[in-house]
Amino acid sequence: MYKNLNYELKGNVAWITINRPQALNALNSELLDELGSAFTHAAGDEQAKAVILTGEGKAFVAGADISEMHGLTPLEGRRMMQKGHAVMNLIESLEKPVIAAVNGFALGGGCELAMACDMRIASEKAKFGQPEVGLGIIPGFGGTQRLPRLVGKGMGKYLIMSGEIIGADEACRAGLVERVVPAEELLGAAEKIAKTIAEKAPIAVSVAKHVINAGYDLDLASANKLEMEAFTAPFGSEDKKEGMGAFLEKRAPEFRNR
Ligand code: CO8
Repeated sequence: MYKNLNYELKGNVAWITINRPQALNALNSELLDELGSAFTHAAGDEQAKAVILTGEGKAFVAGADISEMHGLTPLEGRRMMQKGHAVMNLIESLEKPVIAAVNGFALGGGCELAMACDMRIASEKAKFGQPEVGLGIIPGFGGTQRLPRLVGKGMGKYLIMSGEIIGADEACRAGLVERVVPAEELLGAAEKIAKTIAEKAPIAVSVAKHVINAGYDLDLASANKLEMEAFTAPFGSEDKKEGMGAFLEKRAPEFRNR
């Protein structure tokens, strides 16, 4: 069905594995289109309660495809940039948790793709960076905005203006990555986190994600207002009755996404 990625549902977790290892999973237009389709599919997949995004081979994604970008006119470049932004926004606003399992190089558009996910678990072999200025361009899939929001303005400027590539431990210390694990444990660790979240009440998880994203750039009073407005939806859900009832009856809850 897809040429450059695999979509697989395992239990209640959808796995999207980028599979273009001959080009270190570089994002060309076709792959961006396929990512858009795969995440749209995951959004509507009733079985999928969480999504894991990873890469095949030694890269997560080594950036946007330089051989494709090289020949683009400014207008064509703008269209590709917009396509990339649309994919990142789709992932960020997906009503399901998305975990990046960063197996190797996450550079340029690859780092931007990882940052659009809700959290990043990295192999100790992973490498992160925004090397665009070395190619004569700036990040174009949201990196100038999402990176400083994760690591702070100074570190964001340092990484983007120097193009320096950093290892997983440094990325973790900087706040770009939530957890670093040995390479062979990466997929298991990502799956464990995905399953832990998938066991929780889906409406609550999805509303929490939305409120964190929507409130992050607002002043505290406006952001708290968003939380207050959003609170009633999960509080009025069937799953709230189930979650609290199960606690009181000392049993595991069975959430039904209602
Ligand atoms: N695009 C296209 N092909 C790539 C890319 C890429 N980003 N990265 C690697 N490849 C290809 C190589 O050309 C090579 O192909 P071939 O075997 O045909 O020569 C193959 O993948 C293997 O790569 P290497 O031999 O270079 O592997 P190494 O292990 O020696 O090096 C590196 C790995 C360090 C990751 C190296 O490949 C590298 O530096 N890659 C480029 C990294 C980079 O600069 N990324 C940023 C790209 S710019 C970007 O992402 C902008 C995003 C916004 C775009 C807005 C739309 C217009």
